[in-house]
Formats: sequence, C-alpha cells, structure tokens
Amino acid sequence: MTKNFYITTPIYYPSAKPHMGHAYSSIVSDVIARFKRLDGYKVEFLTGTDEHGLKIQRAAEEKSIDPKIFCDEISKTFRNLSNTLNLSNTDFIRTTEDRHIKSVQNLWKILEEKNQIYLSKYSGWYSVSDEAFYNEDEIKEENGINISINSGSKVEWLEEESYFFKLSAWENKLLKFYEENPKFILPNSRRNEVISFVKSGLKDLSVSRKTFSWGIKVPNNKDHVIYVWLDALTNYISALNYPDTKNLKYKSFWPADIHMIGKDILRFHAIYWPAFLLAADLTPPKRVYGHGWILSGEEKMSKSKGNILDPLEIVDKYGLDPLRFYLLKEVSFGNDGSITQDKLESCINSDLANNYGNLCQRVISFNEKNCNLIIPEKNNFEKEDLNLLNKISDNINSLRSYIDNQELSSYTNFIVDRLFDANKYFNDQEPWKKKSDIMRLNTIVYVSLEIIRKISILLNPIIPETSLKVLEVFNLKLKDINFESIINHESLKSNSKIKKIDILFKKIEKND
Ligand code: ME8
Repeated sequence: MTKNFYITTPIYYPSAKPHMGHAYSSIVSDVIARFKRLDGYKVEFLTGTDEHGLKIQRAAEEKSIDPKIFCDEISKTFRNLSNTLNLSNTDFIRTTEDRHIKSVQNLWKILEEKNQIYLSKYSGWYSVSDEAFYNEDEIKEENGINISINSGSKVEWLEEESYFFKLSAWENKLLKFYEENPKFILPNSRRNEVISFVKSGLKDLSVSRKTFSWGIKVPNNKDHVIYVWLDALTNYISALNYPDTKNLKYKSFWPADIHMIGKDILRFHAIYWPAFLLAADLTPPKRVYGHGWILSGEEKMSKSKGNILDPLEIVDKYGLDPLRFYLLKEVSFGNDGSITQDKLESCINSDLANNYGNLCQRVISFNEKNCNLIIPEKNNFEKEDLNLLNKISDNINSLRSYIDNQELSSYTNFIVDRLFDANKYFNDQEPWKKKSDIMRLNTIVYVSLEIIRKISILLNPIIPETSLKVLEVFNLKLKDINFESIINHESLKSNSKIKKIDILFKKIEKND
C-alpha cells in the first residue's frame, strides 16, 4: 500500500518580493518533504501565493498597476525562489486561479447551507498589514497611532455590513478537538497559547468585506468579497481538487499531515481553519506547526530598518546548501534564530568544510592512493567498526520520530555528531599505519565509505545537491537511495569502482 504524506507552506503575500523568512518556512518544509520521500512516502508538497485582500489591492494601487498584473509579476518571483531554493514542491497555487475560486465559493455555500454564516454589521479594529481583526484589549496607542500589541502593525477602525461566521459556537468543540488531538498544534508552548486564547472566549468572525473589491465574490451577494483568510486557508484543499472530495488526490492527501507556518499566523490556522472545516463537515489537518522567527542579527527584519535579508543575495554569495544547512543547524527549531554573516561563515567552515567535506575528501583520497578508487573487500567488522556503524542504524526509529515530531534540530545535531564520530574513527584507526595488514586497512576504508554513504543519505533532505554529489561517488542517484538502507552495513559492493570528488565546500577566509 502506498503511504501518502501532505505538507504545505503558508501561501505568501506577493505584496513585496520574498525575504529570508519566506525562504525559511519553505526550506524547513522541503526538508520534511524530502525525508518522507526518502522513507518511501508519496509526498504532496504545496506552496504558493495569497493574492487577494486590501493589503495587495493597496500595494498595487501605490504602483498604479492593476492588482492581477501586480500579482502576476511578484508571484513569479516566489515561483522562481522555489527553484533557487531547490524546493521539491509538487504544486504551486495562486489564489487568483479558477480552481481556487471555485473551491472557496463552494466552501462558502456549504457554510451558508449549514447555517454557519449570517449577515450583520461589523464595527471594530482591523489591521490591513496582518489582514486581521483585533479586540479592544489587543491594541494600544503609540505616537498617536493605534497599533496591534502583538504584531505592532497599524490598525484602522472599520464599520460596515459584513457576513459573520459563527465562530463562538465552536469554542467548546475546538477545545475538545485540541484535547483529543494533543499534537495538533506544535510546539507545545504555542498550543498552550492557542488554548488559553480560545478559553478566553471566541466572538463570531467577520468573513466578508464590502468596501473594496479585490477578492472572491460572495456567491449570491456580489457586493461582498470573501475575507482574505477564509479565501487563503482554503488553498490547502483547493490544491487537492476540492470540492470534489471523491477524487483520488483529495482522498489520498486530506487531511494534511502538516501545515508548516510561522508563529504569526497560528491563530488563523489553529482556530479559524479547523472551525471552518468542522463546520463544513470536513476533517481538520493533523498538525499545525508554528515555527519561530528569523531575525536579522538580533533584530526583527523590517523595511524601515533596512535590514531585510534577501535569500537570493545569500545564495549568490555562499551557495544554496550552506544556507539550507545553516538554517537547520543554527536555528533551534521552534524558537527564533538569527542569521549573521559571521555565524554563517563559521558554520560553513566548521560543519561543512572541516567536518563533512574533510571526511569525504580524506577517505576518498586515501582510497585513491591505496585502493585505486575501488571499494575494497572487507574482513570481519571489529568492535570499533560496529560501534560507528550501529550508532546510525540503531537510531533509525528515533530519526523518523524526530522528523514526525518536527524536531528538526535533533535530527540535524544527530548527523553532526555522527560526522564527528566518523572523522574521529578515521583518525583513531590510522589506516595509513596499516599497510602491512592490508585486510584491516581495507576494512577501515570500507567502513569509512559506508559511513559516508549513510551520512550522505541522512543529509540528503537538508543539502540535496551536495549530498548527491557525494553519493555519485558510489554511482548512486536520488532514485537509488532510500532511508531504510542506512540499516545495511554492507550496502556498497566490494570491487566496484568509485569516483574522485571535488572540494565540496570552500573554506571562507575570515578576518578575525
Ligand atoms: O501571512 N521569520 O503571508 P506572509 C520566519 N498570506 N518566518 C517568516 C518571517 C520571519 N522573519 N517572516 C515571514 C501570510 N515568515 C499569509 C499566509 S497561509 C493560508 C496565508 C514566514 O507573506 C512565516 O511562515 O506575510 C510566516 O507565517 C509567513 O512567512 C507569512 O508570510
């Protein structure tokens, strides 16, 4: 039976070009998608752009461009970023596509039929930047401007006719759902935040707007457009051909295994989205993971501070795999983390060049000099050999569980530790002193090559390009590798040829 797995990134606002925060969400999702594929799953991996709403309409107006043309342009930069980041996404959705509009209008009709939506009047605070409504106690005045306490963005007073979703009716059902699905929201700290917000009482949610037009029309009342978050969240099922819930794609992939998001949009995903779905008799996703914030140095990225990190610039300067590796290794997953040039350069030098690069280089050059680029015959494994090899194979299920619980830092640190072990093994075994005991020398080389193979498989989801370069040494391509094979200590065929390898990561000269 095929095992299916569905992971999504947020769909990003094409109001400005992508920055490092967007790249981060997409890269961590890609790591999980690639791991699951390696582990035999059929993976659907969705990303895209969220193109409606006042925020986009205003951004287009500022440039005096039609909003659709404006979105066409910037959405393209997000699509290109997926290529630059080597994302393995299987789909890219835009909320201006027909498949999505049909899906949202259908969901709306079902909510109306089920008596979950009613027409009334909204008066309250709204942030266009967050596209979110805020309660009186969630805003404050700063320098004569009203802002959201949480996001710091400006809020405006809004009074207009609006449709409402009966969110208040879902309070207890949501709490029950969180209790029955303790891992629905991760990490736990964020789950607690959501639960206490819901416990403090939910008000009905305004789900349409009348004073602007850039959105999906409410069926049967063309004066209203559907609230951009009800529109946006539905993308996750539009991409599976909703409303056709009988089609193979929907049946195979819904409910989603993970919606990967940043902590800023947790409330929408962990409260509104399951409420909409439950109200429409659809199953909520299995997991919403709210990761932390990428800071530029120690500060939040912002246009006014001029410290927005551009992923393209970093990739241009340092390469993609170093950036991917850095984000996984140096940001404790779930928490905020920062990028500085200095830390990135140190990470490239120590973990990639000195640890992984050096291991591959020295073992393969030693093989070249002593075994003519042939995988040698091995003798029986000794205790040290098995210690090294078993540390990976004995942990196969912990590694799976790290990924399944999104403990991405544990996964990455495990690999870094194995790289240290492997370098230490090669040093301690001193094969260069074993020329008189060729059987032992051969076994050490065999074990070292095996460990390079295993570690490269573990690294593949994080640094796909470089790890494949290394696996190419053994003539292995992506289609030939799978996660389960890290158990096997004798996967490499003795007497077969291996290839030489170029320097994997250049060390960076630092000024300190
Ligand atoms: O909120 N650090 O889109 P958006 C880490 N369209 N991640 C960051 C980040 C940072 N500094 N800045 C942004 C929206 N992100 C909606 C989503 S989903 C149905 C609709 C990431 O363009 C993070 O994942 O503002 C955050 O949640 C997302 O980008 C917000 O992107």
